[in-house]
Amino acid sequence: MTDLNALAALVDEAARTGTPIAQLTDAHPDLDATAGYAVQRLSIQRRLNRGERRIGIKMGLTSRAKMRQVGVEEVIWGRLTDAMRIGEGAELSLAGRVHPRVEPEIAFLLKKPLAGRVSPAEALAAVEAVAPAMEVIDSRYHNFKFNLADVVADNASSSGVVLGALRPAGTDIANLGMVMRIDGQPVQIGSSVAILGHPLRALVAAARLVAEAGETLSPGDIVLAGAATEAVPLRAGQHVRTEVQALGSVAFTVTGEAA
Ligand code: OOG
Ligand code: MG
Repeated sequence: MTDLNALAALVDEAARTGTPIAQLTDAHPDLDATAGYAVQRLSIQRRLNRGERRIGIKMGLTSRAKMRQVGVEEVIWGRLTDAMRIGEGAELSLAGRVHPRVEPEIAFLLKKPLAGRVSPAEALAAVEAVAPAMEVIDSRYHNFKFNLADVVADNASSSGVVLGALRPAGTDIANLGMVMRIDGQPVQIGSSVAILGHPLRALVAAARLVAEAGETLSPGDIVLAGAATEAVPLRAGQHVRTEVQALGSVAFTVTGEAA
């Protein structure tokens, strides 16, 4: 039997030290998504034991562009902790990261619990606010290469999250232009419609998937809807800014060197 605790310690140490590891499925070809989520839960528990606090979840691979970029065709989710938070307009250090990338996102802030099978209207009724956001992802696997079980075990590559100013929950987010710029140059251009046809569907999927794992989304939780475009590698010195039509912009500056 595979020792899921040992695998959790492995991915946790890789993330903590910024040291890349072999795909778990190299040594454990039978590892499936269910086992991957068990490894994720155990590895995040190690962070919570070190004093980190859960702040919400992230959805991943909710757009065709993202699925194509990483070669995994399944919507996934991961857990966010306060240690991943980047202040709006603040500096992000590459230190302790392996090969970080950035991607444009939309975030929901919840005001009510949400779990199980819900309609888009029910999901919207649980939303306190929406915000433009960016996620920094950083696969702990060599060359950013993984399959479904690997990436799920690695907490869906989560590494950092930055939110812009909160907007009213009633803002129409169905089809908003999204432009991500590095040092002023557009590096990704897309639309929120790329996120499952409507970002609210990512929240619907989030409610279903956390319930399958025996969990629930809580008031105060952040839920990232998943990137609308491919992710872009980060380098020290870059200024990264994403503008989302009707929601405004969000930015950070990159310092330091990756591990
Ligand atoms: C997996 C995480 C995907 C997104 O927004 O689609 C993700 C990865 O790309 O490494 O965060
Ligand atoms: Mg993402």
